[in-house]
Amino acid sequence: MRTALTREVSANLAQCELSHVERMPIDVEKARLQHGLYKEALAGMGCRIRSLPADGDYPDGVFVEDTAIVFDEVAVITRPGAVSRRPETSSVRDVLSRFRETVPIESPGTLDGGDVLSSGRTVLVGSSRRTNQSGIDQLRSILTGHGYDVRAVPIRQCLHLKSAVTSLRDGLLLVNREWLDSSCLRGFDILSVDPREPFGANALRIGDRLIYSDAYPETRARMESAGLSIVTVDLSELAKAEGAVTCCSIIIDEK
Ligand code: CIR
Repeated sequence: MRTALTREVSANLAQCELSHVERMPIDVEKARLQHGLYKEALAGMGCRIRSLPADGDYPDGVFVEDTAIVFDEVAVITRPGAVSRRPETSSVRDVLSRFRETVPIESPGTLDGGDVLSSGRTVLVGSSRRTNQSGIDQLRSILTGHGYDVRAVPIRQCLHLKSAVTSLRDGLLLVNREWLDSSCLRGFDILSVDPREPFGANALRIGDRLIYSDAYPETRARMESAGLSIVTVDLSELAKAEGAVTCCSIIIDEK
């Protein structure tokens, strides 16, 4: 059984942090409808949905991915790089502590879950404006004892590592090579995004299926040609807040 932890969309979503997109008006009701369909897609893939209430004080709370990273052995509670987002972690920790031992990233470390991509025993960590060296070092020391190889991957021109690369199936990554040095991805096969769709490298893998934005049809065609099973969702309002499919859930595989 899998649980998908989500958080409802804040009425203050329009006051979100933004780094690489222009601020545009956001229709919160539409964002909520789209988020509801995203949860239905997760449920359709067999996830039990556990959704935290929106907290109006935290505009970016819907992007729960950034607050914790769940491994089989431990849940790492992050210390987000954006100061405004640090209070989001406590309610997530309270839920995750029912599933796993929780271990926090501590000051001066910063780490956003959007910068962490696990594939088997390899953990790629974006070195970004949100995730610093201390955060990476703390994650490595938490995970090394559990047999993980933690590799830092510098990224450029994008928010998080998972803006630039996500996992499609074991050994295969979806990548925007403009935003990272793909030599850091040694050992993996790479499927590149269509150059007209630079934001298209974010896919959410649930077992052997994928949830993917309907905004990137050319890249989706490449994925389908590779034999991948894809369910598309419209997250256009959350994309205005710089969110994408992985950002809106934390997937917990029950042991
Ligand atoms: C932020 O800048 O923190 C939010 N507006 C967007 C976070 C997206 N999260 C993610 O990619 N993991």
